[in-house]
Amino acid sequence: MKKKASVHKELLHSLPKERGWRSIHQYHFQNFWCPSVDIEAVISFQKHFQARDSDIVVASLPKSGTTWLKALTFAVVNRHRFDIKAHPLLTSNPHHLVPFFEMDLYINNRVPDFSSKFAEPTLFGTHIPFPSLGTIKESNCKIIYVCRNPFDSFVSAWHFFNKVKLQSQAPLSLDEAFDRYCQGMDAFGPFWDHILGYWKESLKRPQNVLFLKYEDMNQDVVSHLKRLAKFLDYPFTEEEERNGVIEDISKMCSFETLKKLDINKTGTFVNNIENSKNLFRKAEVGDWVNYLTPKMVERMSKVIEEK
Ligand code: PAP
Repeated sequence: MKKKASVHKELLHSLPKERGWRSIHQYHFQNFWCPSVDIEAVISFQKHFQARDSDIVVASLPKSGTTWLKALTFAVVNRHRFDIKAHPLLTSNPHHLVPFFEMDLYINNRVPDFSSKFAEPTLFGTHIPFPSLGTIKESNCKIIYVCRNPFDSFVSAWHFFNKVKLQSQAPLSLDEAFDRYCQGMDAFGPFWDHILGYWKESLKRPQNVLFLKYEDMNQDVVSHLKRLAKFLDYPFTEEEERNGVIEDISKMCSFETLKKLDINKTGTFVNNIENSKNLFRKAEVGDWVNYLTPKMVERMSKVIEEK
């Protein structure tokens, strides 16, 4: 154990570091930024996780619609197991039903045993960039990626990280946070590398990687649920469509429903972060207009265009 800790320390010393978003520092590891606790978990995940072709992975950058996509995916895949009126999504936060590799399953040197308690297909969540996905990259498992307009993701992240930051840390001002974001020092970023990594893979292997956009889902969740179900080989039948199953799922997973649930008002998710304050803020498309100056918009637009 001691040896492991010193190896980890040595590795950290060799990596570029910056101020963290929810930790004192974050490190540039395998071409992305994350806190040391996540590095340890990513290494353990890469070493121990053996992907199965039946696995389903919900991937995203933080604050891009992860909670929503986890809920939708869980509801689609398990729709024959649970009654919509007594559904696990009404009593559990989506992050508990679809756990993160790096912030949950493999954190603190844990190595989960998937042989007994995890039914197939097993659903996982991750913010890890595609190139660092270990055995998943060589498997036939399905990955669903959700991408959100970086302007809104940034605003959402700024609110979130200032709420969950360490008490000893001063809050990041909007200007400071924006500058770091535009330089690609966002959590699990640079955001452009993260998005492009999954985007390119979705073009190369469309049967394995589905690339969705938060804004499109927001406009028409029903057609996206159909796409999602078809992609996962769980297509809705005509009878299900007639019976309103898709609408029922979209309603159960909506921001309005999830936000009002007791579990999401009082519970906590990874690292004891309170669900209510952090996961369900506004869920608006275009909320960034209330925060960013024209100069900021110009800067971020340039970054997006260039990348
Ligand atoms: P995470 O990275 O901490 O898991 P994530 O779920 O990816 O966060 O993103 C949170 C954003 O999704 C929040 O956006 P906002 O800050 O702009 O409000 C949150 O409100 C929004 N969100 C959460 N649940 C839903 C949902 N069911 N439908 C649509 N948006 C949602």
